[in-house]
Amino acid sequence: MINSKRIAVVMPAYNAGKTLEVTVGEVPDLVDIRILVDDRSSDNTVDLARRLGLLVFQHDRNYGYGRNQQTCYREALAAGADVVIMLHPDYQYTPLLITAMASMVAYDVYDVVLGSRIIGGTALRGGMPFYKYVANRLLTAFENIFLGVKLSEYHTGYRAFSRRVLTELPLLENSDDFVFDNQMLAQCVHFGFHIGEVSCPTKYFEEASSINFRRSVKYGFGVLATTMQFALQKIGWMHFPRFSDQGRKLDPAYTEYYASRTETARPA
Ligand SMILES: Nc1nc2c(ncn2[C@@H]2O[C@H](COP(=O)(O)OP(=O)(O)OP(=O)(O)O)[C@@H](O)[C@H]2O)c(=O)[nH]1
Ligand SMILES: [Mg+2]
Repeated sequence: MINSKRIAVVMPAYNAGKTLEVTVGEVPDLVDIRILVDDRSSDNTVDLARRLGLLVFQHDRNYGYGRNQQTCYREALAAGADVVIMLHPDYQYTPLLITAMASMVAYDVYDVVLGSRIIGGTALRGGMPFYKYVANRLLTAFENIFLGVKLSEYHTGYRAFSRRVLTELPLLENSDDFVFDNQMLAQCVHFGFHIGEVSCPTKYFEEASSINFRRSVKYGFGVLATTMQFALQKIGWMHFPRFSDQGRKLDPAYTEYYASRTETARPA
């Protein structure tokens, strides 16, 4: 708990067996709810997660990183979380920043907090591939212009959200794939939520999962498309469910289902 708010950590996992234990071992004690959603890994992620005492949910097949996050957030809301931090179980982001990020949300300073690898200034030294670094900087500059905010990066996978953000954004209108992350930030800006940043060390290493060149290119084009949609919606030329009050949201009534569900979850 921080400021009487219940803190949840959610881990979207896919073949995270090699790095899960060290990641969970560094999650601070003040975290009240620890959730892992497994996207049909082929390794021992689920068994290990149960052994580590996490609340475990498993998709019936591989749906992708975006859909995994939808399930993560829905389960965290159902479990009564007030602040939710997404932490990758591949140990690329240090869990030791959870307290700082969660408290910025728990004290209502920001609605959303990002762990930025760019502010720290060590992205390349930390092993971020050069092409990913250049793409990150260019896409970030492009997005800052069109979204009208000033962030150091939109591509970090380390994020904290208030409960209100998760219930009010039409998250079910987003992609099942990696571009979900970017669509969600564009939604945060569109719906007027305040985004803060903390600096976060960059770590790329052998056992960490890392999206390949082809999927990174796909992600990059997805970012451009998301930004254009945001801009077109803003000037009123086009309307997208993703940026509409009527867009589909995570269902708070899911709490009733939660009471009767087993540990094997349906995807959101
Ligand atoms: N649900 C789901 N999760 C995935 C999938 N691929 C990766 N993940 C998880 O999503 C997280 C991020 O994946 P990465 O491949 O590391 O992507 P990234 O961190 O955005 O990009 P990098 O900078 O390349 O590391 C990891 O913790 C994975 O466990 C997938 O196909 N489905
Ligand atoms: Mg990664």
